Amino acid sequence: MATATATQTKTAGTVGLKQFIDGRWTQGTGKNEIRSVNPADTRQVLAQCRGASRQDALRALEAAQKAFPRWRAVPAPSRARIIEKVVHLARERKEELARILTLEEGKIFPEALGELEKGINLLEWYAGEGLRFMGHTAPSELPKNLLFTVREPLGIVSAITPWNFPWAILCWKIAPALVAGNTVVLKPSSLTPWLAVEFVKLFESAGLPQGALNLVIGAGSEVGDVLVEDERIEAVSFTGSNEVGVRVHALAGKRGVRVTCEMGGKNPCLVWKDADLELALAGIVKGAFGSTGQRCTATSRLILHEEVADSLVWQIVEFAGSLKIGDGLKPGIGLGPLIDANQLHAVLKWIEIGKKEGAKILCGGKRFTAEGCRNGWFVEPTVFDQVTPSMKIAQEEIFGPVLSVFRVRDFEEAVRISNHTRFGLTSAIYTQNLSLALRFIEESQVGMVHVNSPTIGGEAQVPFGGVKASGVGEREMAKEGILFFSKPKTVFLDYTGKKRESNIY
Ligand code: UN1
Repeated sequence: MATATATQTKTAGTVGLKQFIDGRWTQGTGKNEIRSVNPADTRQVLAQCRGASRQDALRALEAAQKAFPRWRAVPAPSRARIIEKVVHLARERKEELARILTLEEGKIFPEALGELEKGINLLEWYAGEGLRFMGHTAPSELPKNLLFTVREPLGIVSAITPWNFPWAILCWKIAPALVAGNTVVLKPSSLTPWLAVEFVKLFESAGLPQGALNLVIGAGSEVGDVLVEDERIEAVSFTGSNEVGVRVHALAGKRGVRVTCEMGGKNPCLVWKDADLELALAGIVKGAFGSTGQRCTATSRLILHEEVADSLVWQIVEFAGSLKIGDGLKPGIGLGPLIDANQLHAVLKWIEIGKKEGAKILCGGKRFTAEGCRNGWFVEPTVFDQVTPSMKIAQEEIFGPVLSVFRVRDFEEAVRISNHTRFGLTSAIYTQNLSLALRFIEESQVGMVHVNSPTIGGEAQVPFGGVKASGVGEREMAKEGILFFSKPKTVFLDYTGKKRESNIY
């Protein structure tokens, strides 16, 4: 088990953070101090602030409410132009922001840069959506009667975001909410508040009016509950764990407001015997160990055709052994730390459970404490073989670099195993056989399916999200993001100028 690491020290370099309410940076009035700590070296307190209280959350809501009439009156293309400015500002500061991301979250710098790029793509997409914030026209049954729809914002919305994509997820929730004319209260994870502050500053610099975007940083459920339960909130967009998501969904559902919850995954990758094995290997290790396995789209179950299983498994193990573990800002590092002690304990606990269940551990399985890594939350990349579908490690989301291997003989069995989980976020198949790929696309019970590419990732212009326990509510990104944050109004415009003889109504 992990032991306590060295004492954390605030230094002159520790950045002081504040809440952003009604266009002003203010001190929180909560009881707790929030600390952003470098997970690669927990002696470093990167940033800190006083947490937000319930009262602060209520003030943020009031600010959003006050700002709403003015913001919705701004034409959608002009709203979007502010996002366009954010795109430019973020591009200029991309490296610096990616560095903060690595320091605060731990993912290696090239991955942080990738996340920055993806977030900027999303901002860019939604800046364009401002010009397409449109309804449609329809032919009427009646002459001289115009039927059309316009889209309107919902009002005040809240966004509750996790630590593992502390930039991209903010982009894909906040940009569509604002472009559609809503005002927003954002609550980022208290583990990654620094990047959230930088994110909000970009909108401030781009000229977003006072109160349109508010930021409350708080740990625990005090602030989050207000952002789900307050009757002024018209929609809640949440990404995070299953337990919290189910609660958010139930609370918001009770009030009958819109809610989207993007939650866990237990994503399978199937490799058929005819696959390009080099390609498959690259996709598996990226999917399983990329972002230290801390992504809902991570590959956590590998279903191999038995003819290729042995050689592929040993190549994966070899790759895992060659991965350099350490501080993600250092060149050559391939695996960063887990986010915190809780996450480390949880991952190590799952590994113990796997061993007890009788899965065979091929590599990893322990905390990594080599020189230079003693003060961080590092874990070895871990591969379990001889996993059976009903084992807990085959069913529950681990959120760490832990891969479970299954061996199969026929395609039906492979599909059955891949669907044998309560989750349904993403899946992948490696094959050269077009009909097998198409059958997998059809039968895989997920929201996103990949052919000859890893289970991870997404692009701004296509919807992102899952089925079963992986998600409820509207999908995110793409057009769907705008649809979630807006509603249609249907207009019947009769220009006959006289009484009709029709009984159609
Ligand atoms: C990705 O795989 O690039 O929390 C995105 C998560 C997801 C985002 C994953 N919401 O891991």
